[in-house]
Amino acid sequence: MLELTANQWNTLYNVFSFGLISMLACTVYTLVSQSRVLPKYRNALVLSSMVTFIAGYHYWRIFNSFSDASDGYKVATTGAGSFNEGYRYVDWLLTVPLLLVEVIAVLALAKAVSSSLITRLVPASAAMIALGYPGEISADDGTKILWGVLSTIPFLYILYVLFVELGKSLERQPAGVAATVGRLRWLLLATWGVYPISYLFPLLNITGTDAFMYRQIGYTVADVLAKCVFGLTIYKIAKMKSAAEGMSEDK
Ligand code: RET
Repeated sequence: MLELTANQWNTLYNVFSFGLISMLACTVYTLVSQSRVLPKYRNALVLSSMVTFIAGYHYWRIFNSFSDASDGYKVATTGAGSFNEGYRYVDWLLTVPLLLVEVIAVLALAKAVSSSLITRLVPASAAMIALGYPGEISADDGTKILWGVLSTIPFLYILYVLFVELGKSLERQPAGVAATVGRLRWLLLATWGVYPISYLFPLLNITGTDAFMYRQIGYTVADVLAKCVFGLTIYKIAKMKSAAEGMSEDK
């Protein structure tokens, strides 16, 4: 049992609510914006809608799990009926591969290049999340380190593909688009970095109520940036490319 203060408990309740509605609002926005980009970029927007919809569902579950695991301001984090951190991993297992496909889709690269990137990025990202999970739920430091290191291998591979291999295709994108894709990659690096750092908390002996607060707030803010702000940036890129390819603003 973690004994939160009233302010801490209310903050988390509001943070989960913020995560939930951000995902839902973003889903609606990317869905209704479909016709504002050329058909070949619409799949990227569909992927963004899927990501935020899946995350919206999980935030709804996380929100309920938090309420159900609470007894007053006390939150059960172990045992039956405790707060379920697993929802986040199920969410990432689905959304992280989709986010990577979203980036590839908006670039509209040659078919062979796209499929080669996708067949490497999707399994690597699924492996990264699946390998992190046993460490996340273990209370043993050795187990956490082992799975954390294993999960970092595909993580570094993804960064290599995005920063080194994808860099080559960026040279062929229109000037404004290349700059926005460049910013998108930095947004990705900055937000994705939050997850392994939070994973390290228990290993650094940062535990208890404050650590629980930081983790939940950190994960939620990172999720909103990595899914919603990321999705809106994808939309911006799709619009810029559509305009560069002759689609007029008012059509
Ligand atoms: C884990 C385990 C420890 C090592 C590493 C990890 C990486 C997690 C990442 C998650 C990204 C999630 C996203 C979610 C939402 O959109 C699994 C914590 C490297 C990078 C982007």
